[in-house]
Amino acid sequence: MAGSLIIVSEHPERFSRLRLPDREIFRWRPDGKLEGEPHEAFQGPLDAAATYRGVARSAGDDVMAVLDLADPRYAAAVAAALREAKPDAALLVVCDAQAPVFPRDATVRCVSWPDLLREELTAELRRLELRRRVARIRRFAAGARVLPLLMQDDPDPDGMASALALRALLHRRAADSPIISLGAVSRPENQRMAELLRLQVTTVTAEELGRFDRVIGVDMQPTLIEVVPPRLAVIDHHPPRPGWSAELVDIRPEYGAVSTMLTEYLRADDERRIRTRVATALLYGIKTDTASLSRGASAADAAAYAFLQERADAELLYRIERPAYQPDLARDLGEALHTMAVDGDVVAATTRPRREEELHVLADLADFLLGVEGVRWAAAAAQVEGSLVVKIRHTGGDPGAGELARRLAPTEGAGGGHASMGQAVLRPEEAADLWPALANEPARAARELAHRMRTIAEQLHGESTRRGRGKNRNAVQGPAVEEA
Ligand SMILES: [Mn+2]
Repeated sequence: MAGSLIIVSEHPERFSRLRLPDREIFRWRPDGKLEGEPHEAFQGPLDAAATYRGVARSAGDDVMAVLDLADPRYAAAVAAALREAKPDAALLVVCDAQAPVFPRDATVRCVSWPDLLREELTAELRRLELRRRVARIRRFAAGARVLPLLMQDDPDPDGMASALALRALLHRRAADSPIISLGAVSRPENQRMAELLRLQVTTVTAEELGRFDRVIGVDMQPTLIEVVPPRLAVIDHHPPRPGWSAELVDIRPEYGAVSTMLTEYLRADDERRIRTRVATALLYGIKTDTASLSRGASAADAAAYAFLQERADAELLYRIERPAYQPDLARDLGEALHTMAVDGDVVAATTRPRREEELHVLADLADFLLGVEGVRWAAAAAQVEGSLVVKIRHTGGDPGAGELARRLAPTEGAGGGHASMGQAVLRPEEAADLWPALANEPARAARELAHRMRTIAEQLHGESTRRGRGKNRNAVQGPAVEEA
């Protein structure tokens, strides 16, 4: 239910254009008249309860009042009169002097105009400062026929979203502001983002980069780049590193994502112009860099996140964040779960032979298996183009999944990973007990695998207990295979 606001001011014109979305406004006027304003007027002596009785009746239950009066004693008398007519009205008294005459009452608040304006003023100044930064970036870009936006070597969602947003901020098209990198987008989920957002990343050589006249680096600092274009701007959130300089630098290490910086630029410039595609990209950029605001996020990141969430395409974001399963592949997951074998705190499942690009099915399966009650180790295995691939998950701590993967794969270098995730790749002859069963008796293969893993896990546990709580237990020894 909408509430009401009673305004009593010696300068009624201060409030003449005030609109509040959820409150009807009753404003005192010496003559009781308003002209063309969306308020109700009332009149009468300010310190008489009778002045407020009519208003109190039509104002409903939820009544607040603003008293803007120079003399605190008079304000106290006005407050008393208003309270007599409406005993539970909450009062905001705008008063420059200390006002000891007010009772200690949680529903009476005294505040001076400067205090009241501080937040507004701070916000306005901040917006102005952001506009100054935007103007500086535009000056840098002005006149450039081609202005590439440079990201780090393996571009991530924050970099890609920031580049896309920067292009929008500069009102440039893809042709005259290509999004470039010295490397290529390697992670499948990042490729999916680029594809779904129709965002093209162009790989350039160091030589090609050096031939541009000016470049803007986003989400990176050009520490390792040998030939930097003569004119350089850098917008980043990594801690400042030595060894480079640029004509224009905006680095804010306290920010969780450069996407937040770009969101602020775009909002200060003209927030109505922020398109769904850009908002979706920026939201995903903040999400990935801050693990959905759970890691290294500032108040600015949270504000940008909330703002973008209302403007992003939720369905598109869902598709970017989650792999698209072909129906057959989803059915395979169900079949794989049927093979599931539990051995102590180890669980394993196998699935039919997979192609290299379907490896994410094994990862998803292993992730799911780790959720089985009482389980600390999970494995999902399949024949993948002539090898046995085992994705391993561990609830955490050392010895971890990477170590178990190394023991599982007899060949050096074919197993590895982190404490919680690992992968082992075995040649058919190294998996002699599993290999034939994988095709014909997948449930038996799962049982064999679970048993083998349990044996290794127990060995590892025994060794680590004997070693005691040794030093540097998180270190990964030996060659490691990157988790796909
Ligand atoms: Mn970043």
